[in-house]
Amino acid sequence: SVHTRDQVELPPPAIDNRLTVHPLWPEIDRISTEQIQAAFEGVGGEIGWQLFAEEGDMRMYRRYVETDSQSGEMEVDGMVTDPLKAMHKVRGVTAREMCHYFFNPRYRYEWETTLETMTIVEEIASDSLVFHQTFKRIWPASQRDALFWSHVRQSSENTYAVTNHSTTNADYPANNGACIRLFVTVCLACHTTYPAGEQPTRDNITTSIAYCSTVNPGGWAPAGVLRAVYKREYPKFLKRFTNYVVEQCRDKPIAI
Ligand code: 16C
Repeated sequence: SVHTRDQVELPPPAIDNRLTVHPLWPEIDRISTEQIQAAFEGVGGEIGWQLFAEEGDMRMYRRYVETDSQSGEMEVDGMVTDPLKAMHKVRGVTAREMCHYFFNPRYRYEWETTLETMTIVEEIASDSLVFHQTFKRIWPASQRDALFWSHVRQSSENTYAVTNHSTTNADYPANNGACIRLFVTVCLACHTTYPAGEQPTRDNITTSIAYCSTVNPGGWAPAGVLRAVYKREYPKFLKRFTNYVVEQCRDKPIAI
């Protein structure tokens, strides 16, 4: 089917049947369910999470685990793997619209600034894709790539989420060229509210966003450089992405 940029498929309200017969379905369903549940668990004021960025309604926390007696920061085999959790509130766009722009590859280069290349490896269903991505190199570390499935679903009323999780594919072997394969688990979970008894409009809707990310660099990278990069890049990503969606939706009919 042919679509223009303004008449694209939004995330479906029910799981696509083609996904449920795919070999990855049990894993996609289990990890998505776990990630969505964890995304909506609060962090504010709770021990184990440390606020590292705050701007307007946006708050970013990293998990703080006593694995290193000096810093308390989280390292696996000497690699920084600090889990990240961000909360944000955006007015004028719906959870479904947020997830549409995050999931759909046609928009990715417009908001994702860390990307070098993106390839669709497999189209599992309308709600599930497998991607290979290469990222900009962080000096002095080697360039990284990632291979992950991406799944969008409605999880409850006015609630949509995208989960991305690393996978393998024989046609895209890890660590066989210039890149080191990194491992990622990401969840963008969004919930829209509007005043009881009113119809949703661009003027009365608010979408709460929870973005969770755990990235294992997959091989050596200097911890100091890595932490400096993520402290700069995660806030930049969330601000840029949410502003992008607001701009895209401004003159379009609302998709709840
Ligand atoms: O979730 C995001 N994007 C999705 C669609 O692309 C998808 C991507 C996940 C990959 C996240 C890992 C990104 C690693 C980038 C490394 C290169 C950064 C270059 C910086 C510019 C000079 O779920 C939004 C992702 C926002 C990413 C923020 C950057 C996080 C850096 C974390 C450190 C990674 C270790 C790299 C080892 C050298």
